[in-house]
Amino acid sequence: MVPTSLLTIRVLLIALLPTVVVSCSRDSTSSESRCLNTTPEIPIFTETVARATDEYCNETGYREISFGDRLDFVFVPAGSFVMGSFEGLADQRPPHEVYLDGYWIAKYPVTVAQFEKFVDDTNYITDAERGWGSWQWTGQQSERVDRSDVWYPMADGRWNNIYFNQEDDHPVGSVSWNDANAFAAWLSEELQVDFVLPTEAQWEKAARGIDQRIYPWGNGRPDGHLANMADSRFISKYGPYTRNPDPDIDDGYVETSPVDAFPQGKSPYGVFDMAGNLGEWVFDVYDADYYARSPSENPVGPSQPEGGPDQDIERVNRGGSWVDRAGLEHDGAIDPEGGHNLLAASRTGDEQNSSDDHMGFRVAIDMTRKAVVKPVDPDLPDLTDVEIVTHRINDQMYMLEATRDAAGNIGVLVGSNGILIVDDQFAELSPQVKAALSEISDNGLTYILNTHHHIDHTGGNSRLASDSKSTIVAHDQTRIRLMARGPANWPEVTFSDTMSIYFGGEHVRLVAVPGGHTDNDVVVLFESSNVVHMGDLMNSGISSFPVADLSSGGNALDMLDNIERLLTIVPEDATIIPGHGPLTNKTELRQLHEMLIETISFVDARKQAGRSLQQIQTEGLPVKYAAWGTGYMNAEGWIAMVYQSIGLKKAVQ
Ligand SMILES: [Ca+2]
Ligand SMILES: [Ca+2]
Ligand SMILES: [Zn+2]
Repeated sequence: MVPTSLLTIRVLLIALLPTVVVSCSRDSTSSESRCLNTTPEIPIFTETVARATDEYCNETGYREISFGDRLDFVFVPAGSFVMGSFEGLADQRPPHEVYLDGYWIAKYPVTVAQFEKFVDDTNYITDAERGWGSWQWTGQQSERVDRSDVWYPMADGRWNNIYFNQEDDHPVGSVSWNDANAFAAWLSEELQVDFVLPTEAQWEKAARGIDQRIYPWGNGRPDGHLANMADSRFISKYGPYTRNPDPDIDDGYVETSPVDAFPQGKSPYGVFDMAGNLGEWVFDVYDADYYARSPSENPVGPSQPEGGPDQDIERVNRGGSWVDRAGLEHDGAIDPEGGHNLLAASRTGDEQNSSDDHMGFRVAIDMTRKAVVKPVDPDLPDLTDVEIVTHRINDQMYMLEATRDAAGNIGVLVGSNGILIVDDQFAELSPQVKAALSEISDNGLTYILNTHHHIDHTGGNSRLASDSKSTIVAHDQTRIRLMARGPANWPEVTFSDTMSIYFGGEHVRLVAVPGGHTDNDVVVLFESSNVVHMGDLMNSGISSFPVADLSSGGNALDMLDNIERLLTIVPEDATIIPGHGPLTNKTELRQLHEMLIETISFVDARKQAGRSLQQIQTEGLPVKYAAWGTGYMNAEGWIAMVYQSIGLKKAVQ
């Protein structure tokens, strides 16, 4: 909330401003000719206007269209401007003339309410939730982390979990560049208009117009009515340990502000919040030397590199934020500290999958580009309509099974003060898993054990662990393999051979049996309940051949050795939770063992006789194994795994 005294000052200031005569009629037929720089009838203009719900001249006289609730777009007419600055850091030099075709840019950054609608519609999981967390400003006042830390990567930091209050009309933060593009792609689908992130050049022109001004509003320092920055309120909460906050300025906000809170700070085109509040992702790859070689027409930044969302690529962020300073000293000198200030020419770069509580975005519409859609994870099956079925084993143990065998089985042990689970399916299913657990017990999650690194068994690590502050336990090698997926997925407690956890009156024993399914296989024994979670060493009981994931250090021959060892460890009357499929028992474990012996020697004999893999697959396994080939892994696939496993073993010998 803005204090009343400040509001009064604002009203007075507005009253004192010279009257600008601009027609703001919402009658489009009569207003068109009265908007500034009447635009040519190009497709980007006419097609977009046709889809909008309203068209008018905005407060500064430029054309504006609206798609409803703060989804307003200002048309920036075609023409040249000077991009960059002599006064700023080297990455802003040389200033160079750039011609841009006309384009529409959002009047406001994307708000919390808008992003929430996107997530509600799509169940989208942000990069922060995928395990990368969000950097959050803690200052020196936070009780959440060590007082010496000012910036801190919060594992549970995400767009809807920022430690300060974020209202619906505040800009959404703690979103990555990937997330921003995903929003743009969704909005494009919703409104049938191609929304994109603005290019860096489009952003800068929209922010400072064609007169090389320092800030969107002109060349004067911010004064509390123009932008939300690190001001006296910021200092009183977070201390002066920041990038030189300004104690003379009171802008009314400690952290973020509504996107329309600073009308006096709008740009020459009437675009809001281009300085401060949240920094904004733009389309371009960040390259400090780009201005020296930028094309002079419609630059889109350095060439777009190949590679997935987690590839280490820096994208440009613009405009400064609530934790940043003015960048212009009282004596008029420009004192840049990278882009960590409100100067319209300042630039910073950040990894495209990283999120920050001071970084948001806005979208734009131009003729040439579509939103960059994040490649779909190839390991991710279709999870629509998947449900979680709970199977009771005894008073304190359960198995959670995903319908359509969409993800690995979860073993559940309920203790007096918490819950221990083995494996956690996909992050996309975490809400359903949480609901199933809450049906079983009110207790919170205490431990998450991983049987191996595969994403259908560990994908929920980030969301479940960060939501519940539970501890993830796994094999040393599981942690190493999960490093590629972001810190919130990483096990905090690891072991190499065996480990015991005493929980809920149970002796929970983890035994590493690596090398069969993957190089980090673990089975979990619940001694008093007489239950064993086998991970994917036993896949769907006897309705599917197992999987030896050779690319993850698995091998069919080692699987046979490991199953042989497990026959001595697993008690006779144990209930077995397989990696996938229904609850099973030691009789079926023996059948698995026999199948492994026979099919491996079957393939080995033929391989030694000089048959090719294809010949062996064509001949097929003995008919008694027909049922094994009806599940997840068929006979051809299993023959190939055995064939390759033998080859790998021979190569090692
Ligand atoms: Ca502020
Ligand atoms: Ca901003
Ligand atoms: Zn697996």
